Amino acid sequence: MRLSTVMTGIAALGTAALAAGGAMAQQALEIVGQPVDGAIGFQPAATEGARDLQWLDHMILYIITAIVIFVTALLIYVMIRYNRRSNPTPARFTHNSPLEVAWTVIPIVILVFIGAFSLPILFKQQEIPVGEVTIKATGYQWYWGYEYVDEGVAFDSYMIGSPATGGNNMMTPEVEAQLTEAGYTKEQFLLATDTAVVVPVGKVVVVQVTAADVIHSWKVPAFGVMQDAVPGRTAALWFKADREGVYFGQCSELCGQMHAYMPITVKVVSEAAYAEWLTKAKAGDVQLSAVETSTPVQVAAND
Ligand SMILES: [Cu+2]
Repeated sequence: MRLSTVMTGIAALGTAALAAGGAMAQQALEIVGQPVDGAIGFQPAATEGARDLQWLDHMILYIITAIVIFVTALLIYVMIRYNRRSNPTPARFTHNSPLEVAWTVIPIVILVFIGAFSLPILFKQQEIPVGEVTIKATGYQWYWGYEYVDEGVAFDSYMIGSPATGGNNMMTPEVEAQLTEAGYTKEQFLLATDTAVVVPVGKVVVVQVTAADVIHSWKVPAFGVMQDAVPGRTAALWFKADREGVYFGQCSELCGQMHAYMPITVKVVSEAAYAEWLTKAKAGDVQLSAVETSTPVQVAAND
């Protein structure tokens, strides 16, 4: 039996328990973006854009590694072969045209090769499609404000444990209780927010990013998106999440004293759960309730 099947089964069992269990429900959603012991590399990609970026990074890493090995080997060879002892009378030539042509042309070829792959990925990122959900994200010192521009839904999003939620940016028993209440664990402190951006899975989401005071930056690594939020300007980013889950990001432009305490929480849920949430949000309740997040999810497969 494949691991994914087992995990789906576990998730389904969990769901049944959670339907009765209340606030813990969003634990049924995969959590992406919190620190993992011993982990190395990127967060698991949840969009095509993130997969493209990670692929490009790995591809360029091979090229860089080959160049570093080549240059290091050359240096070592020259140090041994042409030092004063083994080569007492140095050559006196100043030019070598074939060599100079080669070390100009080969790097050009390498750069054009990299560009042929990186530019299409850059264009795909920067050509913003028509959004099926459009959200305006405004950076404030120190929290994010969100507006679902076509839906008339707007709310602010503070880190759980920040002064705005009655904390002092430190882990205390009260903060832990608030985290538990909101369906998070202690490990998600500094990442979990009191309200989350809720979006449907598999839909094009366009985020219009701006700021009200200083420059901030809206970044969710698993989506491969990051956009500076500049006061007086609106820039856009887009993503289409292909897995349900709770995704964490952070403000990524140093914006003052509490820069480290304005994280981003995005919950990607089923279309039905999103519709249900939207109806409630329009009535003023923007919290994603237990029932809405309790749909079984496919947990990342190890195959
Ligand atoms: Cu900021």
